[in-house]
Amino acid sequence: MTESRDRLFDRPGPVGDFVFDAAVARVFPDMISRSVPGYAAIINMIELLTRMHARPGTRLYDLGCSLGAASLAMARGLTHADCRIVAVDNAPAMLARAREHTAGAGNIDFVLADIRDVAIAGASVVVLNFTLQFLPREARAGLLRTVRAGLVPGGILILSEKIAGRTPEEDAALVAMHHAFKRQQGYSALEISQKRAALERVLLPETLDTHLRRLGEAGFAQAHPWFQCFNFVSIVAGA
Ligand code: GEK
Repeated sequence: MTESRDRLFDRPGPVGDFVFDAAVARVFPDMISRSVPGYAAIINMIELLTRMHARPGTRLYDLGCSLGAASLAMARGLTHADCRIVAVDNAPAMLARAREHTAGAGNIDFVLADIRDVAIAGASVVVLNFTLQFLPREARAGLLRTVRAGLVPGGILILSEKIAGRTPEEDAALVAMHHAFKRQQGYSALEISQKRAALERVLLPETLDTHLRRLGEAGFAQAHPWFQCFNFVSIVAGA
């Protein structure tokens, strides 16, 4: 399997909406690690949170699994042999690469589906690692209710999202720090602005307050932000 450096947005000119196609799948590990500050730390902590919360005989879900990095972290954190990890993505190119990436992890079942159509039952750990942000806003509450209803007692949802600031000033400050991070990671100003344009109608961030309120409304009694770097946040939510 060949993996490449992400140069998908290094040309000027009009850009279409971002899609998870074969070109993105080929560079995805490089793209996400140079675009999401703290991505590796979050993946590491998914392993730790899995070790804390996975229960024997349950399922673990990776919703919007991409190449399966969070699924592999859950597999590393699992101490129960009778658990299955259900990894879901609706992009065939991403799922094809995920199967290659995770070859050898026999407890992962891949499902090509929209995460809104997946039945969730007997779940001790559910991961939405930078995926909810791609759903239409009106679809988000329904998915969170489905996740909540599918959790066993003591089960958790790990929800990571790119967020919007609470005020235009806060948003501008967070975006400026994120863009400085991308420059530090070797992306040019052109690549940053072209990618931003491609994501504008596709990745729809909301404020942390909106996420926490919606989790409460979906029936999660607890929701704790445990990670934030600039406009990237991860929350652990439980019953
Ligand atoms: C990681 N979690 O490496 N149904 C299924 N999959 C979807 C849907 C949907 N409705 N919408 C988007 N996706 C991964 C990273 S990437 C985040 C997640 C990013 C999928 C989409 O195909 C893509 O693979 C993933 O969600 C989002 O921990 O690229 O910023």
